[in-house]
Amino acid sequence: MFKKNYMKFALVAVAVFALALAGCTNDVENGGEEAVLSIGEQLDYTITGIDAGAGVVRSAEQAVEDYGLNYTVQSSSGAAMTQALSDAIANEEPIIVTGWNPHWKFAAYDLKYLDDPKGSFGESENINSIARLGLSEDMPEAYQILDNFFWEGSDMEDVMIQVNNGEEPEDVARQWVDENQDKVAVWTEGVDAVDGVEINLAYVAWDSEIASTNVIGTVLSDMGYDVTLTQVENGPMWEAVASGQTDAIVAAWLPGTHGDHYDKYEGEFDDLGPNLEGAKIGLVVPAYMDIDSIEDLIED
Ligand code: PBE
Repeated sequence: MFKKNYMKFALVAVAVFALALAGCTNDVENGGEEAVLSIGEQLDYTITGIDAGAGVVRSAEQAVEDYGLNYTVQSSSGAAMTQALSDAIANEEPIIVTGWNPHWKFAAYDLKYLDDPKGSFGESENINSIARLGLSEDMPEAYQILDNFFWEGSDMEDVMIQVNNGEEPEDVARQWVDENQDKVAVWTEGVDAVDGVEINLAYVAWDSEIASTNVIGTVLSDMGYDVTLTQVENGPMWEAVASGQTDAIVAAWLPGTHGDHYDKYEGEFDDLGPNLEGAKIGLVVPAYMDIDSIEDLIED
């Protein structure tokens, strides 16, 4: 069992977003000839983003610039984005979201990334674990476990899918750890248990990071740590690990997505390398949409 410390709630953002969305439905009244609206017109030139601090939102704004698009990236939250996606799909309406994988949405819906020939979203990403300076001396056992932590995208998605089904992240993590003791044994091999040492992990409420942080938190808890998970925004997460306010994060998307934060604080943290390889970010649309590339959003 570990404590949770929710510092921010996105409920207001969700409500505002839902209202905005309700105003965006596209009624084409016509007396005979059907008006053919472009995708941009149908979407009111809106890309559905997540929290403003997320790297994928910044990259989407970069894409708008790189491709000369007429679109605005609307920030909200990860939860509001997946709700908007699910609503659009239920009505077979167009939608463009800032997406990433690993993510349960690819298992739940038939989706596609838009091609990104200009590379605004970068290439394949790794998710790294980052410790505060001094953790290796202060908590060598936790440091070793965090350094060993490595899993596959499919592992993370297994956790994410169950959380999306409505189970508590902590319960799903407990179950995953119990069912994957072979993997956990590799992360904890040769590491001594401790007796109630306090450790803090910071994370952002992205579905992927809710999964990873709860799983590694459960592993550390099983090794005797008194674990607190602190939910913050992206910028503050990096600031917290660089300043030593948190002990570690397992949510560093590199080299592109969080590259600006990484560069800003380089030398002020200890990079433990990837805990997951082959992650990706980009613009994601339902497969039924008749576009394949970000270039298809360019209008004269
Ligand atoms: N994400 C998930 C984050 C990193 C993890 C892709 C939404 C971001 O864009 O910063």
